[in-house]
This record gives sequence, C-alpha cells and structure tokens, in this order.
Amino acid sequence: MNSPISLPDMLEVDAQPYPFRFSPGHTAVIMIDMQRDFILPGGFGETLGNDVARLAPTVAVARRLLDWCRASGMLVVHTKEAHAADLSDCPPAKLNRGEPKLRIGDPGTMGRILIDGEVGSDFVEELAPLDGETVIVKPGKGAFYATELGRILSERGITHLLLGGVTTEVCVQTTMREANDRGYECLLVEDATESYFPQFKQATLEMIRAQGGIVGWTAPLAKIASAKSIA
Ligand code: TIU
Repeated sequence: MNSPISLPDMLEVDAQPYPFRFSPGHTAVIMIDMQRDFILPGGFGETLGNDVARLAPTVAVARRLLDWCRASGMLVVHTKEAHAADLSDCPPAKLNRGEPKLRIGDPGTMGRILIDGEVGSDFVEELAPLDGETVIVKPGKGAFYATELGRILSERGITHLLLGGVTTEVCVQTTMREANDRGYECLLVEDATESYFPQFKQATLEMIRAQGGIVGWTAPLAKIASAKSIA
C-alpha cells in the first residue's frame, strides 16, 4: 500500500468525553457493513421492517471519512455482514429470529438476502473498497467474532480505531465493544454512523462516552478533519 511520505506522529481530536489522541500509522478506520442489504430498499434491513431511507445521508459522510483516512495513510478496513451460500455459518437462532418477510438466503430484489457474493450483500457504490484495502466478511454482528480482523490489526501494529457504518447500536456498537475489550482505543464518528432508530443512535453515542469514555470516544467528522498535530 502507498503511504504518504511523512505521516504526522500524533494527532489530537476535540472529542467527547475528552480529547482523543492517535497516530495515523497505528490507526485503522473500520467501516462497518455499508452494504446495499442495509441501505437500499429490497434488502435485509427492509425485510426486518425498517425504514432504510434513514441511512442514506450517512453514505456521503462515510465516504469523506474514508477519503480523509486514506489521505492520512491509515489502514482501511471494510466489513460486511454476509453468509456462505449454504448458510453453514448462519446459526438457526439468527436464521429464524423474528418474523421477517424474507429470511437470510431467500431470493430478494438484489439477489439472495445477506449472502456473500450477491449484489445486495455488496457495498454501496460510493463506498466500494479500493485495491489493497482490507475486507472482512463476518457472520455475526461484531467484526472480531469468527474473523481474521484481530490478527490483521495486531500484525499491522494497530492500537487505535476510528469507526463508522451501520447500524449504530447493532454491528457498530458490538464491534466497538469487542475492540474495547481487546485493548483498542476507539472513536466512533458520529455522523458517519446511523440507525433505523434515532433514539438508539443517540443512546449509543451517550453510553459509549459516559463514565469517562467507558467504551471510547465520539466526535463528528468535522472534528476529525480538523485534528491538530501535537508532535
Ligand atoms: N438490524 C440491524 O439494525 N443491523 C444488523 O442486522 N446488522 C448491522 O448492524 N450491520
């Protein structure tokens, strides 16, 4: 991967609950599940009864976050929640939960619902990974469970994570909590994440940064983009 010749040693973001300091060379951005299945009509999110239109405005912000991280020389990781065609990695509890209009694996308007390789399970166009960026296919809500993510981050010497994606209180929060327990310093980018339920997004942001940052930090993209060098 090409990196800028000189990365700033240390940046400081005006975050909540207090400033977040990170070195871009030891930081990854994790963009969670920005897939058609969650963001566009006809996918998994809609079959669960959600208004997927709520998520659309997040795409442009997530793209700006990725571009800023790319320009900063950070490791870029994209995750997708998707299952094998034979559903061997989908526990019955997940397959049968609720009473969705269509279940995982059923044919939908964008191919089989939440199956890896189908059009619906792929990333929205604006957020397609660039050559050389890491893609993690995950069977669960958290990106560390049953994936190579932990090994990849530790091999790259990553200590800090910036997170965005959907949905805030499901896959994003689960991944951030998994990361926090593994010792990563995590910041959730407030306007690069969205939920089908605005009150759940708000509660998630508040619970993450409560108690002195019990799970980590939050800040809007504008504060990341105006991070100051403290090296
Ligand atoms: N249903 C819901 O809000 N989310 C998920 O099922 N997966 C993710 O959050 N990616």
